[in-house]
Amino acid sequence: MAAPEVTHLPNLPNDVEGLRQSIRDAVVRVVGEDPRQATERDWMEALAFAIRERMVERRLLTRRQFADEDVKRVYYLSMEYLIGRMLEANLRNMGILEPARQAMADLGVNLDTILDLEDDAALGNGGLGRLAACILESLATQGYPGYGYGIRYEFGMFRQEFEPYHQVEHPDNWLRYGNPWEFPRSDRKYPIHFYGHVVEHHHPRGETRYTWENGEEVLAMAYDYPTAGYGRRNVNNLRLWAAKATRDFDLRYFNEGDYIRAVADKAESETISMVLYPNDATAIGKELRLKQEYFFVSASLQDILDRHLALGYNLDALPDKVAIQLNDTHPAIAVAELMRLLVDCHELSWDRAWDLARRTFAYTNHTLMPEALETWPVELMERVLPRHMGIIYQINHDFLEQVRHRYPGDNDRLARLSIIDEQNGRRVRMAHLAVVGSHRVNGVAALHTQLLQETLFEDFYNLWPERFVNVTNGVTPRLWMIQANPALTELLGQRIGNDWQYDLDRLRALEPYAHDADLQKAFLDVKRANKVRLANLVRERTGVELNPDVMFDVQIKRIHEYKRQLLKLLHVVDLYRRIRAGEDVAPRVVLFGGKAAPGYARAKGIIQVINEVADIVNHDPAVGDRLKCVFFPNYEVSSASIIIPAADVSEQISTAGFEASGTGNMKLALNGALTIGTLDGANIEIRDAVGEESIFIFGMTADEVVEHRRNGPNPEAILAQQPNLAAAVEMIESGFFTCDDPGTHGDLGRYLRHEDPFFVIADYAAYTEACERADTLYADRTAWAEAAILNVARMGYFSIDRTVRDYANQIWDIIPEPVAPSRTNGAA
Ligand code: Z16
Repeated sequence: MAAPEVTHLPNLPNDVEGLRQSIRDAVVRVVGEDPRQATERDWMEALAFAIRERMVERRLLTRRQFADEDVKRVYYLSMEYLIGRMLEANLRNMGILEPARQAMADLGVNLDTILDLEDDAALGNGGLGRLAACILESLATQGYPGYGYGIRYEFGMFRQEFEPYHQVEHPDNWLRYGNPWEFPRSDRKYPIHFYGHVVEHHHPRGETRYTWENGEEVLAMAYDYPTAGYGRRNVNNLRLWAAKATRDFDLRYFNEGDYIRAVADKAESETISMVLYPNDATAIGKELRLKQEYFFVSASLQDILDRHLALGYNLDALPDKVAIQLNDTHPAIAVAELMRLLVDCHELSWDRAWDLARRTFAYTNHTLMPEALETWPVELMERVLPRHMGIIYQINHDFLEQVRHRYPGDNDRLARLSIIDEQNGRRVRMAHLAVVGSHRVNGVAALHTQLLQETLFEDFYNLWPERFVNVTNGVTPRLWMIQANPALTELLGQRIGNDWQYDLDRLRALEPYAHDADLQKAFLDVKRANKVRLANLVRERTGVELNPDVMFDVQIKRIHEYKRQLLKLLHVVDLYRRIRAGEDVAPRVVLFGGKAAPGYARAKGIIQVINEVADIVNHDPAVGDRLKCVFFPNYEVSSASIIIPAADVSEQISTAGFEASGTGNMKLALNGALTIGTLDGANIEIRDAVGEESIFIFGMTADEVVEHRRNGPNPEAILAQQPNLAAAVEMIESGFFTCDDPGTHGDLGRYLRHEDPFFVIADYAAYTEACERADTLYADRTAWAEAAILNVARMGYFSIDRTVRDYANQIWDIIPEPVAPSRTNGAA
């Protein structure tokens, strides 16, 4: 029993006076600067330290309570966390935003200026990484014992610049000023093994044992990021791993006298956590990527097992005390790694270990796109992770036995289901490994889950229908409403109170007031103010002047052929041509934002042509305010929170059947933008929620897309029928907009006429018709305001809190454990 003073946790005051004291002290004690000379960045750092010491108190309280109450924990394994800025979010979720604002003002510093100095933590590409960040925030907010594991990339998502039209990538050196939010844990290091070979040890009685010998080792060191819940004391943890060279490197080379080689090798072994691969919907076949995946998975599983055993639990209790969620196939090697740890290191029998592993893991699929599905050449897996290759063979052998028993003689089915693809030079199908090794598999929207069952995982669904569930994505209203849209938050508070901040379904209380003229006016005023805020940012970043009284039509997301930025661009060119021809078209501002994977030439070409069209359109005096086109550079979480509240129209126009869910669609609709969208991903559920009056649906359905492809699409024939569309394509390919490399626009014309793989041409007429429906409604300010208010009122379902409850109930079997106010740590 430790003495009381040893178990004591500090209890720092959260009032203005207490915060001011902490911040002033931190400038000297942590930043090391004289308050008389401290810069804004020094004050930012001091403020961050004052918050983090308060966060860690609650983190420890939370951890104590979870240990005392024997809770089941969930671990979210994700290669990506797209967090954005942390200062404001931490202040808000800790409940000290306003006192901190006052404390800073007392110290002569404007909080908003400080907030703007922070770099985004952009450790993710797009939807998948942002979803992971929303899920962690919701786990803490709802009091679930949920922890994130990932990689502490030295360089996150690249910074995008246009020079002047095409995308140029710059390194994202987000840690250059250090990072006040992380707790480096030099005592938490795990060895991670690569290469080498496997030695079999035959035992006369009992199973053959295996050891993994020689090869290389690198250490995974933990960096902890406390994650605070909103309106609760719970603080959870995100643990990110960084690669550190082992001392072995020193011994091996320094002793041989090759000092430079030794240092170079140390550095090279630390490249594992150096950089995020900037690809979203394509698999990366690089050895370093496989090493990243295994690196963070092995460290996380070693850590999970250590904690499980340290808490006094038996390995047989693993599925009762631990749930592990695989965020896409990126961490799917976890299935083999847990088997290795249980069988080789903890000496469990194969069958016992397999039963535990399967009941512990669950897998979320985020895409049906074949090029995004990870497969690793057997030869590569054998070289980098020889023991895992053996384990995968064993898993596959046992699995295919089961299939043979169920479907005798059906060799085609066996080949289709096998974890090893024998067709394409022998590859390990990571999605199959994830499905076989999990007790639940989920898609991220109703349509996506249905398509998973009917196409990608059809054979698995027939085998194990009970494994498949849907968990529709969601977004956190703390960031995407309360933080991003303070003006609407304030208005909602005046009209329906603040209950919706804790239960987003309560937004429905707004419904009866949708036709209230005062509310409509206030709502439109809020939207206009948000548009002015965005126009100021756009002027600052691009020099383009936007008229806030014109419709803001927004498409913000990664650049992809299937997301069809070209469909929106054709519309812009069409409008531009008609304006020049003297036609009267409804005015609009079209704003694009998003990054292209550096190796995705077509996506980069799309960015370039949009920038070129924008340049011509925005400088044409004949156009004026009737049309503006902006490509917002370096779209990231912090700019999203300015753009989204300012949008009138949300473009969700992917070819049906290709967008697994989308989450930008939810953020925009929640902020009162009306959606123009296809029946794809979660758009379908958004339509069901908001009603036909508040959404503009158009285009082929997923079934019709399949049918259309089967019939042999003929874009040229469609062009011949549609003079406006044909004229737009001709205008592009004529070189009218060419500012840079001649030839690229001709190539784009050929692409649309002869390839058009995502049916931009086939959906164009329906699309422009939907845009015109939006224009007509927009012109009727009362009708628009009513539809937009109803849209907000009916978006409660898309709260990430509902998503997380669905995971907790259908998959993880965990319950909330709100941290109770204690006598000594009771301050809210
Ligand atoms: C990603 O962001 C997504 C899928 C994927 O395979 C890889 C990445 Cl990095 C996206 C989906 O495209 C999107 O529809 C979905 O909303 C999002 O994941 C979150 O589920």
